[in-house]
Formats: sequence, C-alpha cells, structure tokens
Amino acid sequence: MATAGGREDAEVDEVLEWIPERRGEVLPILAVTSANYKQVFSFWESSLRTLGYPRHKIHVVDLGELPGPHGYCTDSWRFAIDRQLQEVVSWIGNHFDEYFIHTDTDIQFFPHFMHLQCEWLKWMKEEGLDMIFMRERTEVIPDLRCGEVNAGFCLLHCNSRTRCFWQKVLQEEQAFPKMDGYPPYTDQFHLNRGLQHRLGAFPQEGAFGVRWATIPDFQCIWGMPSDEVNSAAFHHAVNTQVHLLRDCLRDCIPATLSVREKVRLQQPLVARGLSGLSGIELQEQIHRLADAVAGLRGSKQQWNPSDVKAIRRLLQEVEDKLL
Ligand SMILES: [Mn+2]
Repeated sequence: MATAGGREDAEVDEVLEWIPERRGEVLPILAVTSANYKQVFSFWESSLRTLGYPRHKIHVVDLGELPGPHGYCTDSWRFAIDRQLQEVVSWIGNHFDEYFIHTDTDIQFFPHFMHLQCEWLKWMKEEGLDMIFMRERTEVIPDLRCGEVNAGFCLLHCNSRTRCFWQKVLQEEQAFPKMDGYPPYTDQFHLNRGLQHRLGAFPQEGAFGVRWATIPDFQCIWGMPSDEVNSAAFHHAVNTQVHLLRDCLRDCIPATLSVREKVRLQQPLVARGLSGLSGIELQEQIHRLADAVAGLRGSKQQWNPSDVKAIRRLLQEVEDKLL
C-alpha cells in the first residue's frame, strides 16, 4: 500500500509541476487620448475589457476635442505628445518604487499580455532594469535608426533615475519639439537621444544612469503582423508614412480589426470559473456581464422564441452556479 501511495504522491507532484505559477498583480496602465483618437481608443479600451483587466488599474487622461488642424506633426499632435510626457513625469513622482505601463492608444492588447507582463516585470527585477520598450521597426531610413526604441509602449520603474530622465525628455521637447528634418520627431527624438543606445550592450545605460532594454520583436505586432500572431502581447497600429492623422486612422481601423481577428484565432481566451476569483476580479466579471445585459436590453432586436428560451436557460445556469 505504501508503494501505491508513494506512486500516487509522485504522480501528484508531477502534475503540480505543470500548473503555472499564480498570476501576479497586473500593473497599472497609463494612457493619454483625445477625441481624434476615439475610434482607435475604442480598440485599446475594449481589448483590455475583453481580458478582464481590472478597471482600477486603467488610467486614461482624455484631452477631449483638440483645436485643428489635426494630424501628423501639427501643433495639436505635439500638444497631445507633450501631455503624455507630463503625465509620465507626474506618475513617476507620485508612485515611487512602483512599476507601471505607459502606452499610446493606437495599441490593442491580446491574451498573452496578461502573463507576458509578469515575465517582463520579473526580468526587470532580476536585471535591475528601469525601463523596457518596444523596438522601433520603421521602414523610413531604418539603417540610420539602429537601436531606436518606439515611445508608444514602455514598462517603467518609478525611481529618481527615471524621474530625472523623463523630466529631461519633457524639457528638451518643450524647448525644441523637433517636427521637421528626418524622423524621429518630437518625444521619440529626445527619448532616444537620452537613451544613448550602444550596439550590443545589455543592459543599455542612458542619461542619469537609466538601465533599459527592449522586449523581443515576436512579443509585439508592429503595423501588420508577420509571424507574431501566435506570440504577441499587443499590436501597435503604427503608420509613420501617412502624414495626415485622419488618413492614418482611416487606414488603421480595418487593419486593427483584421489583426485582432487573426490573433483571436491563435490566442483563444481561457474562460475562468467565478470561484477562483478575488473580490475585485469578481466585480470586474459582474460589470462585464452587466454591460452585456445592458447591451441586450438596449438593442432594438425582436427576440424569437428559441432565442428567449436559450437566454432563459443561460440565466438559469448562472443562477444555479451562484446559489
Ligand atoms: Mn502610436
């Protein structure tokens, strides 16, 4: 009997090894958006909702309607970028010793985002990194832009090095908002100057001693995906060659949608039971259900009897589970 019991224990141990570590706390996300970005922002927001991202971790600064003209390298475009920098600086100042994610709103997130952000965080802690970025993958004179990072997605540690660093980026941007000549422009220009990339170094070390690195290309989709559909945590709908924001956004919506559809086929959402959820997660789930029910109520659709029957059965099922 002892042998049998021992074998049983061994089997249990073996199984336990495959159970992933408990998911850590997800990080707060900071983003600045405006009315012009309404459509792309809806992808940003809904992608986080779909993942059940806790609402209290999502911090959006909405600048509302900005004065025209709108578009790439206009004053209103630059104004929104400067506000992003200001928000980053004040977030760092208000959350010392914590980590957060800062993103553009022309980004959408996928299921891998939930566990990859834990891996990135672990990596940053192990290597003492202050910041990680996505790599700039532009096709506009790429040979002159080796080592450049993209300002649209980064994970940051709030400390005195990063505070000095981002304050300096903001000051330089305000003094010289580079909007002509060769790209990169505005914040991306100043950010990369401050980062002082050196070929092959790890970690990289920039102004004020900030230690930084880039996340692997296969973990993010740049524009249209090549091989990253299976492995990407997010999609940045960049299109630096289109000079009018309006045009850019018009092209960007169908592209964003098609990337979302492609990724969803490869990264199905895993349904989680309600029982293993924390209070906050449970509240999130309830909000999502309530949203869905409100959507059904608001729809003008006439339900046919078989729909009604199916809805009743689902409601009954939920009620049975909860009681
Ligand atoms: Mn962007």
